[in-house]
Amino acid sequence: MSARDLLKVPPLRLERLTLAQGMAMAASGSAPFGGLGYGTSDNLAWMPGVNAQVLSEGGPMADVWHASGQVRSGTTGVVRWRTDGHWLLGAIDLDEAAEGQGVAQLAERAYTDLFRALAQGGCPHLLRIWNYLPQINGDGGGLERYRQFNMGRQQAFLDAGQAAFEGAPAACALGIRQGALCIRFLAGQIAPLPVENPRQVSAYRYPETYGPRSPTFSRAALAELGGGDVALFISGTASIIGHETVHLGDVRAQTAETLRNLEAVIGAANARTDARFSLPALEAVVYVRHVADAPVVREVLAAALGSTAPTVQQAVYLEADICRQDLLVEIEAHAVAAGTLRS
Ligand code: 3EB
Repeated sequence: MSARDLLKVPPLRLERLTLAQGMAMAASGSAPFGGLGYGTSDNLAWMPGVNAQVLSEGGPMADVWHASGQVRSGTTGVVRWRTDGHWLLGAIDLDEAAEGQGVAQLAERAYTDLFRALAQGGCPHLLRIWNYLPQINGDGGGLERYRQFNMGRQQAFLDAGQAAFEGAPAACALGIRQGALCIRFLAGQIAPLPVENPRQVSAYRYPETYGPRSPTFSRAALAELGGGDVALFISGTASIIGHETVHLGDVRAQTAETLRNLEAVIGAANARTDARFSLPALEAVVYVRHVADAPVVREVLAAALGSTAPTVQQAVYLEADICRQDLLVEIEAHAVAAGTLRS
């Protein structure tokens, strides 16, 4: 019998609202368990923000998490966290200029505290991480800042005895224009089921040409949310086949390739659960390097999925630098569907 069968999961519910709706909900008395605000500079205790320019018509959006139990909050080193006893949401905002450390050291310190927070909060398993790094493609003293970030991140995973290769959490890593290294994360008491993309080399096995240490993430993670639901968290997905970027300089073709990669990840995920996930039914966040490309990406999505598909209608578009110079677009997503995981 698996841990999943032994431990009853208190339900976690997830909904995407406009930022205004999310704020109104919190003001009406019932502060949600947590959230992530896309396109806000506010870092509320229950809803840290992603401070990037919103390019979609709906304006800033919020993914709001509802838990069933009593919420307890705490601070561990540089990490602020909230837990209902089964799930834990956390946030780190580390001002580089104020800290006077390089990106590698900063990332290592952030992740070291993150794992300490998981221990203190009683939720040892990371499911999903959102990483935002200023000037991600900038030079950090002979090595690109993203590559430095990868060094510190992987080191902290190894030092904490956390899965840095197979079993790594789902993640994204983007560049946004602000002074702080921002990390947001979801953890739980049960390890998620990692999912890879058969069209791509696992990121944690990328060759050294992409930096001395590999990125630490799985292509997706599946988790039972309680209440008979399964969540699929899809990491940042881009126009990469094998380990190589394809369709250089062509945002239209990069978007189409990204959709094929999302389809492949969803196929691999569906093989591990009786829940049914599908490309048109995702809550997506679309990151574009160039503001002018947003309408082109939207057009490709609408043409491929139909203009009424939830993936098209609910997507939040943000301006951000993608972690590889040659990538113009990256799409991350989640979805929740009724079902159970295959053990
Ligand atoms: C890629 O597939 C694109 O470093 O955490 C996507 C998702 C990417 C997560 C990360 C990087 C990360 O390699 C980049």
